[in-house]
Amino acid sequence: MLKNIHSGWGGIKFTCPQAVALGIITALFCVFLREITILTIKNYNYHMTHFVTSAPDIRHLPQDVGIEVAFAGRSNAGKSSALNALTRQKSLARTSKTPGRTQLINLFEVEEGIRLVDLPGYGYAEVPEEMKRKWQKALGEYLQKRECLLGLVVLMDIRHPLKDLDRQMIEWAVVMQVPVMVLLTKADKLASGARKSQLAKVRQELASLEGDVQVEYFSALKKIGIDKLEQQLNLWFNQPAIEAE
Ligand SMILES: Nc1nc2c(ncn2[C@@H]2O[C@H](COP(=O)(O)OP(=O)(O)OP(=O)(O)O)[C@@H](O)[C@H]2O)c(=O)[nH]1
Ligand SMILES: [Mg+2]
Repeated sequence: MLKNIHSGWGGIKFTCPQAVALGIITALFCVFLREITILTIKNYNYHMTHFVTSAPDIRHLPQDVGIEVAFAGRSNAGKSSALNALTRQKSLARTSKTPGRTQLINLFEVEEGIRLVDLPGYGYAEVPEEMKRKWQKALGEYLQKRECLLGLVVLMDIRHPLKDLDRQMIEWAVVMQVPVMVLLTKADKLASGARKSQLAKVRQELASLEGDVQVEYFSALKKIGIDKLEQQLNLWFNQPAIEAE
């Protein structure tokens, strides 16, 4: 019986209702698989996150083992605020109205070997040239050489997304096969309609990259999107960790 179904599979012609039913069943099965994956993976307690160290460059970071997910974006995009919202801590990562506040690579540990990284913001014009050069070098080195970097969260102000450096960062990650979650930050600054249309626009623009890139909106202030961020981090942190050689 089973053999018959298999051998006849290529020749089966579906009527329209059958095709619709098959489509629905397949979609339901995919949703079911995703839910099962989410239910069976370990969920991390992000509120337990604590500060480990600040480093001017990768030579000053702890050993390149475990799993790191880094938060990158332009100065003032809301990286530190997003980390604080995720970890439910007011001042784990330092935030500021003055762009360029985070000038070092700041490492936080969720639990042993599981780390979140607050990277220096890029693209802030007012920073002295020498300092800018130093940050960019440290940032570039971290992104290219850190083997335990298994996920990248790129944050962009929802009102000014996809500036040149943001695109470069995302394109680089796609080339290096590092999966990306783009967060459109400060979503509270836009009304619901404008928020959705910005989201659709950015999704459409990034679809052409054909990489592992997803886009969501986020507000640290109004606590929007934290659940989606947590879900994605849990998936990344459930991958096999990089081990010492
Ligand atoms: N309205 C609103 N403001 C936000 C939100 N997130 C961050 N901000 C504000 O944006 C400013 C910059 O936030 P930070 O989290 O320090 O930004 P950053 O990306 O870490 O900046 P650098 O460290 O300079 O790279 C601060 O004044 C925050 O209060 C948000 O969700 N909504
Ligand atoms: Mg910061």
